[in-house]
Amino acid sequence: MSRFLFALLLCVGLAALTACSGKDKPMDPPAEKSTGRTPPGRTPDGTYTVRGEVSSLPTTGDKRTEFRVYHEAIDDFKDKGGKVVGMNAMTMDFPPAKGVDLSNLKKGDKVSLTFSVWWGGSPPWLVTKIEKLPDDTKLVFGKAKPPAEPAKPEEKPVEQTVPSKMDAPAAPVK
Ligand SMILES: [Cu+2]
Repeated sequence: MSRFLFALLLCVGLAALTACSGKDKPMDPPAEKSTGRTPPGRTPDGTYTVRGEVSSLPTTGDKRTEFRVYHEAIDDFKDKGGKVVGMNAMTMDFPPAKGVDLSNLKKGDKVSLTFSVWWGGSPPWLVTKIEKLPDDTKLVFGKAKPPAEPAKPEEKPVEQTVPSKMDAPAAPVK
């Protein structure tokens, strides 16, 4: 009699355990998809390829952080009006477009990146392609030389400040 009761309890217990184990299986957390943004569905106002050094990488879940790169000058960078104004070397945020993988990058990496600009967009530009460059790549961080502004010679002649004889009153014209 008590034997039978024990077996019954055991049975119920096992059934409960089985049910439990089936239910409590932890759900897989949602996969961390690329945080990249979808580019606006219009032709970019400009697309540029520039080399630079990775300054910082975004921290997952922290929207204040962004992919940031110290980039070389961009001579052909166009402003909102389409005028080539150039962009000096600077550290800048480069939000990645969807599908751009940052996972193999680390701070200090040399990269070549391609980004497109959509003026008025939010953000106004997105990185569409990143290529890693060899670590010994020499980067030059200087001022942009947009073609609109003719390159000046390195050594400018000293400006003459003393009045020359050209400043003397002109001889009366006959
Ligand atoms: Cu910039």
